Amino acid sequence: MVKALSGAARENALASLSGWEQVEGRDAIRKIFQFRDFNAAFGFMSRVALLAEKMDHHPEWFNVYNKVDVTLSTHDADGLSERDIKMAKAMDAWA
Ligand code: HBI
Repeated sequence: MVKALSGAARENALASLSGWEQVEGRDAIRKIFQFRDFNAAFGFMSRVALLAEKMDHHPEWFNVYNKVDVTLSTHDADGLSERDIKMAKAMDAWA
């Protein structure tokens, strides 16, 4: 059972990310990625999809053309967990 991050661990985790915002009324983080075109956006999504399957942890995302709107939270923890931070860092590295 994965636990939601809290206190200093949560603050430190959020501080390690780039450009993610906290979602109003939900223990989740969100970021909108913008790419040069759809091809680049979908390539990013394909790469993240393979990681999601490997981690058994899946983003909530919405894609329109070159934008990918991502929200991360952990259903099992009913909040933000290390899994979300790990995935967010990978997304930042690959964007
Ligand atoms: N993805 N974001 C997210 N959060 C989860 O808790 C989660 C998931 N993908 C698969 C998954 N959990 C499964 O482990 C459970 O639905 C059984």
